[in-house]
Amino acid sequence: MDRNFIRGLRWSGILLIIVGVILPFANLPLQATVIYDPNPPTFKSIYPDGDPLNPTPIAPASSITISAVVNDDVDEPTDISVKVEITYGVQSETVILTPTVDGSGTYLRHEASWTAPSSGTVTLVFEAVDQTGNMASVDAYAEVTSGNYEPPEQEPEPSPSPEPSPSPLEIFNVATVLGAALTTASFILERKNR
Ligand SMILES: [Ca+2]
Repeated sequence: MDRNFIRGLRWSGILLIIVGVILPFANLPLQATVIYDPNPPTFKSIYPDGDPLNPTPIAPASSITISAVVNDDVDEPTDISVKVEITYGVQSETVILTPTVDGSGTYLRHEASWTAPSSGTVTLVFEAVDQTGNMASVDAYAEVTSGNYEPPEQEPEPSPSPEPSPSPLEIFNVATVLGAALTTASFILERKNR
């Protein structure tokens, strides 16, 4: 057999082993992922959360914390945009909720403080948009009453641990095994040739 062929075979084997060893540590464009996200975010909880028949009681002209806990199948909760369209009487306004995290960086909720009107009912339309642009919305109702209002529920919910990203270990294994096989094969071929 051609000596150059065997030499080539061995070098390609060694090259493959090197690739297999380096690959897991390299930040390769190979790891670029195409984000496929057909699903809108989900509201886990909101405040106020009343319905038309049972609106959440809020104190007149008081500062309340509007909040929403959201999650998404692809995006981190902190990467989801959340806003609330608030309507009362003839007035309406948009309040942007910002994500908050605890001391260890775990997502708690989106929130913003807002001053309630002095009377009347309040309609809130929560909107959450993920990074792909999928939108979810949920309606809530509040009523300004002088007394008997519940404090907001602020139970921090543990966010689901992120799914482990696929490691390049498989490529590493394949490349290393292939490389080793090729190198061994070329050595055997050369020995046979002698
Ligand atoms: Ca999504």
